[in-house]
Order: sequence, then C-alpha cells, then structure tokens
Amino acid sequence: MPTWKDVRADFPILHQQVNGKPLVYLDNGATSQKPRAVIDALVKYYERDNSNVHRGLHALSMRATDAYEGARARIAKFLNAADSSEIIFTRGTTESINIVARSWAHAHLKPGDVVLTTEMEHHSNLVPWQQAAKASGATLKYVPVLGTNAEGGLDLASLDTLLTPQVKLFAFTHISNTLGTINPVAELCRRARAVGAVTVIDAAQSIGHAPLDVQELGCDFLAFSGHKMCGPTGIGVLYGRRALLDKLAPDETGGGMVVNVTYQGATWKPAPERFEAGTPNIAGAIGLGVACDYLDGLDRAKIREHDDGLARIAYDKLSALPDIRVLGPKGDRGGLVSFAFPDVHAHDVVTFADEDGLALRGGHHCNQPLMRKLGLTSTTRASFYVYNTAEEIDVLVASMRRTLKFFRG
Ligand code: 7TS
Repeated sequence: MPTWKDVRADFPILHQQVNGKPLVYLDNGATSQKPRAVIDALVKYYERDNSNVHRGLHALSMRATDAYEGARARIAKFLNAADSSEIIFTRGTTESINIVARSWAHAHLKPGDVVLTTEMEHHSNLVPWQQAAKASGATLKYVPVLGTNAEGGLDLASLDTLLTPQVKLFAFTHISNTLGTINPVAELCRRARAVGAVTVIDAAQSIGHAPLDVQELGCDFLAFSGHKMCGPTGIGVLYGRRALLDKLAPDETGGGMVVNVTYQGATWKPAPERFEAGTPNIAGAIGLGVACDYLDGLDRAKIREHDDGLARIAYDKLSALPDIRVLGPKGDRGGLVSFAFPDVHAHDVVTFADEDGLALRGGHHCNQPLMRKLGLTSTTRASFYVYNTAEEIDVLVASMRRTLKFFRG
C-alpha cells in the first residue's frame, strides 16, 4: 500500500502537462482520478476473467462471480454494513436515489405525507423527490440553509417544526458539493427516526474522503458513486437496511432478479439480486472493491485530515482576494471550496485557469435552486483529493490573481 509521500506516483494521469503547464487537477468533486491498482484490476478482469456472472458453471463465470460478489462483501466492510446483501450495485448516486424514490416512495407515500429534504441538495437528491411527491400527492419540504453565503449550514432549529410525524422520508446530503458544508448526518438520522421517517443519505461527496459507518450513522439508505472515490465510472452503490429492502418491490425487472417465471407472472429473489436486473457492471464492481482497498491503505481518517486541511488553506487564501464571495462554512468543511467574483463569470475563470494547467469546475454544480437563493448563477469550484498539495493551492490563487488582473486591470 502506498505511503502519503508517493501517492501521486500511484495516479498515472497526473503526470502530464496541460497547455504547457503541469496538470493541477482540482475537479475531484466531479470525479476523482484512478490509481494504477484500479486500472490494473480492470485490465486483469478483461484479460483473464471476463464472463457473465451468476449464470454459468464454467471456470471463467465462476471466477467472475466470485470477484463480483467479493467486491460486494468488500464494500459492505468499507461501510460497516451488517450484511453484504445490503449492498446493491447501481450506476451511481443518481440511480441509487432514484431506486428509493421509485420503489420505496411508490409503495409508501400518499396524499398528506411529507418528504423532507434540504435547500443544499444536488439535483440528483432533489428532482427524484419532486417526482415522487408529484406521483403520490405528498408534499415536498426543505430544511433552509442559513447565511448570505450559506455559511450557517442547515437551519437545525427549523427541524423542530419541520420534522413532524407526517414526514415519511428525510433525504439529505452528507457533504454539499457546492458549499463544502458537512451535515450532522447521525443527528439528522436520529431525529428522523424519532418521528418514524426513513432516512436517505447522499454520500457522493463524503464516501471517498472520510471513514463512514452506516450502523453508527443509523441511516436506512445511503447512496454513492464509485467514480468519486478512485473507482471506475458507471458503478455505484445503494446501501439499504435489510429489513427495508426485504419489503421493497423491485424498480426494474428482467433477468437475474427472478426466482420463477411463468407466462402469467414472476416471483422475486431477495435483495440484493432483486434490485439488479440484467447483466451488471461486473468490471466496475471489481474496480470499486479495489478502490476500497486503496483508500483503506491510505487510511480514511488521514484522507479526511488531508483533504479538509487543503480546503481550509484554500478558503483562507482565496478569502484574501478582493471582492470574492466564498461560499459555505468558515471553519470545518469538506474538501472543496467554491467562490464567485461579482464581475467575472465562472466560465471565464475556469477557461483562464485551464491556460495555467488547472482543472476547475464552473457552473451551478447541479444546485440551481441554491444558486438562485444565494443570488448567483454560477460559482467556480476547487475540490481536493489525496494527491493534491498545498503548492497546488498557490497555483490556484496565482491563477485567480492573473484572471482578476485581466478583467479588472
Ligand atoms: N449528489 C452529490 C452531492 C453530488 O455531488 C453528485 C455529483 C451527485 C449526487 C450525482 O452523482 P452521479 O455520480 O450519479 O452523477 N456531483 C457532481 C459535481 O459536483 N460535479 O459533477 C458532478
């Protein structure tokens, strides 16, 4: 396993120049880079083991099945799930949340019920609830975000009035992809449970950056994407508490998830197969298992310290720039910082930064309602990961100064 000092050597993609400058990759909130171990696992699978899972009795199929199910067990351990049957492989966070919104919400929501979410959600944890509310006649409510730059986090006091027994489901993000806010998710789960509401945690921005224990958090469902945690694209996870999964109807039907099919009907396998119709992303799941090994090898507590530490340094250095609005909390934050200048559009900032070899993201970050609330159309975001350094923050700040000089003279 790598030590911190040679982490950069594990990521082949980092060692290149962009526009004649060393690549400074600060777009990890969108997707992380992949270590050699994950890339090698994908190649090895396709070169030696490729076969369909669960359906064959030949050697390759058994190897592929063992590796696929081994990855599920590995991910269960990564989350401290009670059982690997609580791990459903999906395409990513978006699909995971949609499964809950369609399967659970379809069966449980009725007019008069409330679905609670927050004002800081990614569209993936917002639009599916709007759709579920529309389809069922339930009402969607939002926990407000406090402060002109959302520096106050969630208005926890509002939960006293919002969290009523009418709330059937409470969905919230662990770390905001635009603000960097770390929400007190264990407390939110506890309070939701007290009124009998089911909880859904969007862990897209936290899973690869900190230790996470679903039993300690006390959540019912948790969603994340492999590609933001050193894993491949096209693979993600829906964790669901066994007791809930057993009662859920499948969202998609087809091969692999049935026990018995007649011309008249079909019966379902238990979770997780019930929710994995069709040929799954076998290579992706195997790669994700290896990504878990890689992150545990680095020590997830140390990753949190490193990534959040870089974000605090960036917050302080960027705050010194004239007329900048830096969003989110001043103190503890996840590993990202987003900011706006009143007179320079984020797309211009990102385009200028690209000339300096920087990969940043500019836009609404799939947080349109939050942007509107804050009176913004877009921000520029720098998001950090295990291979980023304090020196790269200096490159970022120098690039911002160059951009401001160009636009402001
Ligand atoms: N939830 C959060 C908090 C996210 O940050 C993202 C992706 C998603 C859900 C959706 O994940 P997906 O893998 O299913 O697409 N966020 C971002 C981002 O901030 N920039 O690009 C993607």
